[in-house]
Amino acid sequence: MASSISLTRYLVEKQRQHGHIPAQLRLLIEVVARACKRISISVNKGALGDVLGTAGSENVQGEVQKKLDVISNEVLIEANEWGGHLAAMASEEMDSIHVVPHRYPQGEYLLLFDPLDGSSNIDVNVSIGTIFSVLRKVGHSRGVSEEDFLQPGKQQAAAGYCIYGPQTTLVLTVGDGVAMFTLDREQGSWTLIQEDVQIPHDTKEFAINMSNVRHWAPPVKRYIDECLAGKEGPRGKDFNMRWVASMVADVHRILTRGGIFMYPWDKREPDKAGKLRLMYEANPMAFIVEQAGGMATNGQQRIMDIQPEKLHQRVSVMLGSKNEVERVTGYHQSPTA
Ligand code: AHM
Ligand code: MG
Repeated sequence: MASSISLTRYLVEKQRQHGHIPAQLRLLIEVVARACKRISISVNKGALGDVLGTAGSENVQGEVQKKLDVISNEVLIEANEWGGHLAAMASEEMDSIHVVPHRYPQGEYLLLFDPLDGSSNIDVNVSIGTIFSVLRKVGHSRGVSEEDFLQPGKQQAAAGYCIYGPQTTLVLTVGDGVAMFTLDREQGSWTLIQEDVQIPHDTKEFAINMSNVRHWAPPVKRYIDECLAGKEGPRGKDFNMRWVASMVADVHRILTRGGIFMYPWDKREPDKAGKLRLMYEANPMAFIVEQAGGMATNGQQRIMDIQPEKLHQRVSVMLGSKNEVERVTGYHQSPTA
């Protein structure tokens, strides 16, 4: 039987016990969760709600936007701009930051999001999600600029994602472990299903897009070759492979039963650090994974230590079960070891 602890009660009790969820942050998390509820309704309607297919526009990275990318972005902006908890927002789907309009009070937080991750899965009815990251606006200047957002991931005040799958589940960290809440559609509320989520340190499952094998750097190729060699190879065990092509779904599986997820740099676009975005995808997922006892690097360093230089910066990503991420990171750091 699931508990009957709602998201609101969870946040209130955390605040009471540890005092680290200020009122503005609690409001922010509740508003994001409410927006995710609305996105989930649109995702569920699919063709019946006329929300599938492309929007006929491109985002700042030159990717074709789906209708649901645009709808989800609008839902998150509308829900968050009036509450007085935010100074500004940044989104994977917007060229520049969205400063809270003057008619509303300005709060002390900055919200970043990938409104609908796994866009290629929208029309084929496979799990997709919303990823978000929360930073504090440092300094007391009145204005907000892009520079205010350029903080390393270790400074995040909270992060989470909502997965729209067979169940709609919100996964959250405020820097004090990871909790999961499933949307109870009859009640319309988020109900706590798991607290103190832990990723096993060892795994026999990896997630990577194998079609890019010929483009990988040698350390990634070595790591995957060794996994594929199975029992007879240097790892002495057989590995299984999964690739959903929705980071939220791959990370959710890893939080549930362990595994390693990799979207490494590759030679297709050598000048780009990777495919995934540091601020909207890698940092929030790294925060969640570390809070669940896992590890997240770009092959060379901890993702959350990277000092961002621009908002839409890309990054190579390796995250999940600690011992596996440590191994593949070691192959990058000392290729001959
Ligand atoms: P998106 O934010 O445009 O949906 O792109 C990010 C997604 C990740 O969710 C997923 O891991 C990756 O892109 C899949 O990429 P690929 O299609 O190259 O395998
Ligand atoms: Mg994405």
